[in-house]
Amino acid sequence: MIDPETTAQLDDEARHILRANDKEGYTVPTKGLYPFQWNWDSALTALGIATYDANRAWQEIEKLLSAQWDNGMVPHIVFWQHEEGYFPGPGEWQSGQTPPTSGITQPPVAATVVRQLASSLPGDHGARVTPMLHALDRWHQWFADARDPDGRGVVAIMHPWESGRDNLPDWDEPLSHVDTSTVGTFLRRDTQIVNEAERPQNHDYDHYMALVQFGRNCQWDVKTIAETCPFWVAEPAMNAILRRAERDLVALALQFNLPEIARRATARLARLGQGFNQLWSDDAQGYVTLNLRHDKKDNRLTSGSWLSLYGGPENDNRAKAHYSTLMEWRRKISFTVPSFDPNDAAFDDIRYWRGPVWAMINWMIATGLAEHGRHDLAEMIANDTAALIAKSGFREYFSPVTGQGGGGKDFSWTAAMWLYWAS
Ligand code: 2M8
Repeated sequence: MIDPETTAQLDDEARHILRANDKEGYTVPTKGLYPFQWNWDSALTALGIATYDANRAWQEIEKLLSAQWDNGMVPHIVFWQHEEGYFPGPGEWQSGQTPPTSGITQPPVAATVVRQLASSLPGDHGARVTPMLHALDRWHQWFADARDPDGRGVVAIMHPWESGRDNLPDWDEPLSHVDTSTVGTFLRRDTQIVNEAERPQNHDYDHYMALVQFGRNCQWDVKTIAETCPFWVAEPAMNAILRRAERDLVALALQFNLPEIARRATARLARLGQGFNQLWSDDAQGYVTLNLRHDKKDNRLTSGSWLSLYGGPENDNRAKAHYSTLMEWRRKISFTVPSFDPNDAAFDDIRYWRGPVWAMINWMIATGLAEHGRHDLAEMIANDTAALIAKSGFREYFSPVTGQGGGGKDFSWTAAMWLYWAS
């Protein structure tokens, strides 16, 4: 447990970070490394802002949704202002949008955040929330149409960045089918700002850029992408987060008297509920990544596997399997939840998404655990998160082995999760 004095200091620091990262209407994930608006960062950060400024929290979501494409996609980065320090910038993406954006999306946590805000903030939110629900409905429909055109009940990602878990070992095999021979040379900016050992490697970036090139060459046409993108993968985190978001959208649509949206979201939710089972692995006793292009499962567990509880509902036998594996991981390391199986050879406790703990993933996992009655495990994860922040500050992520912080400093979603949940 953290003592009250330290808690109060961390509260102040967290609010200070969120205010310092505020660009008037949106919040950057961290200065320097990520100088624009990122999709799921912004939505999760709104939860923290809501603890001291309700109006500003709503603005965060409104600003993000204002960059929605005509086809319904809400992009993963919005380049609201010119800034040289990030690669790849608007010139690489060539999305043709105003404001310039990337050409892909990110995990759709926004509906879940809107539901949390609408239920926790005082007042009648109808006028503010209704346009958001229309936008969220269009975005979720885009997922169904563009990323699951065959209607099999799982949505695909076309780029590791779309998952938000950039260099997860799960992508290594699917990326091996991506031709990088036309990528050429480029200058990474991230490794000028943070230690190389904490970032994806150059060969990862070659593959990331090959996929950006692919999208750009087909002008981000969703049909071409679904039919021919060499990276086409279904993974449990994206699918669980979308399931959760659809459930929250149904609840919001009923609350705010939008029956058509409730009907569409209910139908999409049913499809996703059935499809999720395709990601189950008997070998791993958990949900795993499925390479849809090559019909090949990766039988390794990741922090995304536990999100089935958040996407839920989960059946009893599978839930029990999750609890026992989670505790087995916990005995192996010092802080939950590592982003990748600590027993696997590819585990790396400090290299970004190949092992480190992320506060906002912890919040989602803990939420799912609590909803399935495992308040003890939810509390363990909250306590671990608080201990990491108290030990290493508001870093982008943390080593599950040493508790050392990694990546960017003064990070918005870590500060937000502290204020909203872990403190
Ligand atoms: C990381 O991803 C960006 C690309 O989107 C990058 O490394 O340049 C990921 O951790 C992602 O989940 C996150 O949204 C983003 C900003 O925090 O950084």
